[in-house]
Amino acid sequence: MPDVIDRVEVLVSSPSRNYVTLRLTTRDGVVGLGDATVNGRELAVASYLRDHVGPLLIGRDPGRIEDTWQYLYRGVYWRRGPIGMAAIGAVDVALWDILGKRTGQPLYALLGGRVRDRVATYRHAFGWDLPALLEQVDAHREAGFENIRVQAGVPGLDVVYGVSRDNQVYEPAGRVAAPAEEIWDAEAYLRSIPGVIAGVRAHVGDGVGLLHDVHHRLTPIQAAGLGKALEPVGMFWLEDVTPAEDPDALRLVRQHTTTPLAIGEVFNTVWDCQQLIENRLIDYIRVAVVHAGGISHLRKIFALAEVHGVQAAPHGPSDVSPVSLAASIHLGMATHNFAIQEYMGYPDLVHEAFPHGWHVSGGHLQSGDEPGLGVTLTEDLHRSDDYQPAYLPVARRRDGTLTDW
Ligand code: KDG
Ligand code: MG
Repeated sequence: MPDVIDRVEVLVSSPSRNYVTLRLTTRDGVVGLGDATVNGRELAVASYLRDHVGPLLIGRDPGRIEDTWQYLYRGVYWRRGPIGMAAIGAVDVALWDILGKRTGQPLYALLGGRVRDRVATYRHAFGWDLPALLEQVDAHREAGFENIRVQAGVPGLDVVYGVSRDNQVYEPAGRVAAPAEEIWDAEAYLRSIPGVIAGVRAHVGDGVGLLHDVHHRLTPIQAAGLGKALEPVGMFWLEDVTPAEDPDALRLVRQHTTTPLAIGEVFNTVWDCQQLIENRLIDYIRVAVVHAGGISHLRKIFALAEVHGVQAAPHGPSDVSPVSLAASIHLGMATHNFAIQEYMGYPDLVHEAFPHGWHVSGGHLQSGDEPGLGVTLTEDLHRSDDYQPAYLPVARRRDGTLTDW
């Protein structure tokens, strides 16, 4: 008798930060894990999975991965969006994990086998001012990392995305009853950031990949100016320069600068990035396994990107759990146009909560060779009582107008 999905569990937990994890168990006892975390909206996706998707999975053949994807996508009149696509993504990743365990193969082997020995990565460095930033840049370089995202404070602002003032851990989601409100001043930022990044380049010399995340905050012409100003620095990429829902904004930026552009961490399907990829308006597509429909859908996005000379570079902050990161690293091992995987790192308790075979080695990521994803759960670190609502901040301009955070 073919094996069937027998048990669906949705674990909302908080091993120091919130995660939503899907665990599927088959009648033969094979377990698959998926990540469904949507930072700041965890309970919405948990309910979508528990109340609407879970009951439909019971009794299904876990080997019919593509059919299940299509059933959950096309079988719902109300398609797309981060909640539905994170739920589909979690199911998809859990089914791939089950397939790996049933066949005794690491996921990368099922995805076509290794095309490289290791997956390139980048780490985050931040500092309120240049000396503080350089300390973190140096620490990452000493640890062997060759690509570094650099974020800095802005004179006149109290809080800036990607930077903690005391140079300790940066985590944007606060465990607060309502989002914190930050002031954003694009002009002040544009006056200071090119000099800071040029200062980093002068310090590190050539040969280190420098990345910077604008976090969707500029107008197209401001973004074009920043790209131009950074050309002498030779950036690895400039990320999310304008709000992601407007592909034509990137066309304008592209007309003015040769600085490589990356975008896509908030995209949920191939249709969100089709125009950007087909028109070659970006260099790197940043979709995450968790938010864009899982491994099956990311493969299609990356295949479209390959045809158009765009490279894959998935999102990997701490709100993408070690389960999704595992899936992404396996994709990186098996996907030809996979350029780099973001690795922000996790608090120690997160590593303990999700013991994983993937690891950092010599400044790169390795998937490990365990069957499936190679991730397990430490049961007592996934207690629902630990969950506390958390919100990402919102941003306002100096005159009080709400703007993109
Ligand atoms: O939850 C929001 C984070 O995922 C986002 O702010 C991180 O932009 C980000 C990045 O590039 O890691
Ligand atoms: Mg980003």
